Amino acid sequence: MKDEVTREERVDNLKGMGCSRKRVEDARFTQGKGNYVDDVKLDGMIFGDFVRSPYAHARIKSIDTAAALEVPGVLAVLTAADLEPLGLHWMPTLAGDKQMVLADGKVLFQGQEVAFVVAEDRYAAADGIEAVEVEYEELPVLVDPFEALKSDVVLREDLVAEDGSIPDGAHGPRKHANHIFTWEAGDKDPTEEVIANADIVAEEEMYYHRTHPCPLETCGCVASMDKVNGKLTLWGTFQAPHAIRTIVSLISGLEEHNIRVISPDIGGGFGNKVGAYPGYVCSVVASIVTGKPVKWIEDRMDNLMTTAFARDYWMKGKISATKEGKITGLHCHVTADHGGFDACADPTKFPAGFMNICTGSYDIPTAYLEVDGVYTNKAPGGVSYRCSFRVTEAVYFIERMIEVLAIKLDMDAAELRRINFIKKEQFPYTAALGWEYDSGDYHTAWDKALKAVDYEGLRAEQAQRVEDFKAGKTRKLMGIGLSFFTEIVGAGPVKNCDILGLGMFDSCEIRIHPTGSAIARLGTISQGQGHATTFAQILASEIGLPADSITIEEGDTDTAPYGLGTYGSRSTPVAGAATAMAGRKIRAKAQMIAAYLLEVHDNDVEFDVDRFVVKGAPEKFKTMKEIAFAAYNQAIPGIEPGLEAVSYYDPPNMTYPFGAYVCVMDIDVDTGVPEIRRFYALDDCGTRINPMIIEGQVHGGLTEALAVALGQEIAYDDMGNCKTGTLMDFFLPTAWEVPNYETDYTVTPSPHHPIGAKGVGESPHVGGVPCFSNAVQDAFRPFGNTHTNMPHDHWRIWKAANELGLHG
Ligand code: MCN
Ligand code: CUM
Repeated sequence: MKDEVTREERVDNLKGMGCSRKRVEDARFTQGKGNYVDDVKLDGMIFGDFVRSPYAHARIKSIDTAAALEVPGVLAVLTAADLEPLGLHWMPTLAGDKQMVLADGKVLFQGQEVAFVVAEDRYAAADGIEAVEVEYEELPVLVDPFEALKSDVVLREDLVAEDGSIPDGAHGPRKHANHIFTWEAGDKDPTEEVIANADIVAEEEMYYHRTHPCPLETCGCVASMDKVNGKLTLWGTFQAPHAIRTIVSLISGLEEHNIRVISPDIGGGFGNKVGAYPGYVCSVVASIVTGKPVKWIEDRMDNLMTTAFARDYWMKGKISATKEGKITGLHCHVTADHGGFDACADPTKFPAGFMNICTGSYDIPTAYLEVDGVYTNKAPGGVSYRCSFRVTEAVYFIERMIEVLAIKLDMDAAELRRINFIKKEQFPYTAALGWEYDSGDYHTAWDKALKAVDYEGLRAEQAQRVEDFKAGKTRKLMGIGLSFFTEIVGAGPVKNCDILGLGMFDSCEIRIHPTGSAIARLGTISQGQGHATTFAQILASEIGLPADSITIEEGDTDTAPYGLGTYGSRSTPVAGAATAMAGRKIRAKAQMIAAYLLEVHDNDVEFDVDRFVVKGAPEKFKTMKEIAFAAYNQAIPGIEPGLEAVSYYDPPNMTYPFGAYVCVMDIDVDTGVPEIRRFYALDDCGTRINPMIIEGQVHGGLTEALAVALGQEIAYDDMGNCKTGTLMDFFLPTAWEVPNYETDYTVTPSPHHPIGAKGVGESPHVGGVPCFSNAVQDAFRPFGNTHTNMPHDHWRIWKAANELGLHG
């Protein structure tokens, strides 16, 4: 057979790995054809909404629903008393705690769900909510975790025994009624000894404030119980649809095969949609009770004030070094504010997520970490917002400690990083707090970054600026923000990562159709990351069919293989690996078919781009398209018809992407306004599947980092009122605030991932926050600043300048 097409053209035709293939999902998103949860409209569908507590801590004396039930259109009002006989007034959280579905005797945070009003439409539900009468008795409010650990006020009365003793929690002994857990990693005594005897010790306390992912689409669901067939269908904003199915089965008693969970298009997740919310449980119950489909969709305030927050970590660090700047030890203590219920979405064994990656990118011989989780009168949740399970906190901590140490040593912070980086030849590297980093080449990345921004030149300019400022020639200071981060993504090996006992493997199932096109289904679910585009690219390169001929489907538990979903940048490391492995199974069978068709031994054919070729005779080949057809139309001795494969992949390790970021900022000391002049971001996520999508992920993550570092905050007053529950008060950056990002990369493949890819979705946020923050802090370094807390909004920057005496 004659082939007019060159090999290069055949490669291009696949649009496989490394190609900046345009996003296939954008056709529907840009034309208003997306299908989000609120687009799900079913015959006879009714609506549910919550009566929410105005108080942060109060006892519920009574709930009177009579007037609400008189409101036209209101069909039912559920309270904890209605759910109790079903055992559904409390639900398990992903962190091993339990959470009230509807207020059971008391409320623990402002906005807590008190009653669920079900009505014919949203408006009637809103009127019904107004008519429910709740009598509250206010209780003392605890919004400060340090106070909470000393207070006699017991927040979680359900977690104190009748004799007043404090039973163990899900993660061991508890020191106080408001204490949740203590989690330790590393060696305490040796670390303290090293620090006590060190030449140089730098200490700092820092608060990583509470914030919120604020996805464009809020959380919601539609529950539809088909009583005739006994089947429940649940559409919702779920980042882990299979896990939700299992949880619904366990708490409702419905058999799992009778539950179908569908995550349709999701308007951003960012971790906000990993956990289970009272709205899901109430919608399911309401649908079972009424026999009608029930929709619940949060409004913006509900979303900001009550669903999974992020951070709220009080971190205290000590770092020791020799006079030359070689780091010898690191000590970290965290007081973690979890709000009223511990509803963090962490793997079971990690109550503080992967905070024990806080030694960062540095070869630190001894380290110790201790985290105390605390209950307060704030919304529950935690571990969300492009964080890889607390890695944002860990990286912020170490990247601030490095800066603080550089000040103590009177040393350049870039140089301090360089002399402490884990060296290329040390990988795989086992860190003092236990993780085994798979691969890295930090020096190359750092040098490339510093060269790209002309680091020496910037420092010279900055020194001149300080002179000019002191001479009264300018009122603007210049900050150079540095950060070098190592991420840990791809949870994870089943041996150490599970959620509610479900091992964190992932999956891919492929069916090749006779004409040489295919469908692949995965256990993950895209929320904007472009999986339909990129997973087809992995397959195209693995099986030699064009990406354009491969449909990727996720998010329907009736059709997709079981998987643990999308968060922690785990899709590429885990489901991406499963995809490659399933592709290889297809290829192995295709090889046997090709050998049969070409009348040679299996070992005499080899794969080349889109075909199997007889070794040494390139003119003899069968394309994958031909092989696909043969799989369905030829009776091949010893081979079953069809061409399908499935892979459940349990990764041997996490992947450890890394990056080098530099931010150049000018700060007006009189207005506190920062201007980002330049932002350079080098990312290394191993083998790159789609450079354009990676760039998009980096732009998005950096913008969210800018938000968090420079103003975004979920703040409370002393009464526990959330002060930032609307977008008037909660800073969401727009094109106006966002700088032009310069992106760059190096490629250090993961040695254990089948295609060498590491995750990237969370990297820019993880590395970006300390970079923006360090830029602000660096501008004030020449005037004596060591640390100020985020968010660096205009007011706080102005105040920092004022405290340093720069206003005259
Ligand atoms: N990719 C690639 N080459 C690599 C690594 C990744 O081309 N070496 C591509 C992937 O194929 C995928 C995308 O980049 O299309 C992100 O992949 P990955 O890093 O594996 O992350 P996940 O797909 O698991 O996405 C989760 C991650 C998280 S945890 C948050 S939070 C976040 C993020 O993705 N939420 C997002 N990015 C988001 N982007 C959008 N638009 N919306 C969200 O809600
Ligand atoms: Cu931590 S936010 Mo993401 O893991 O969905």
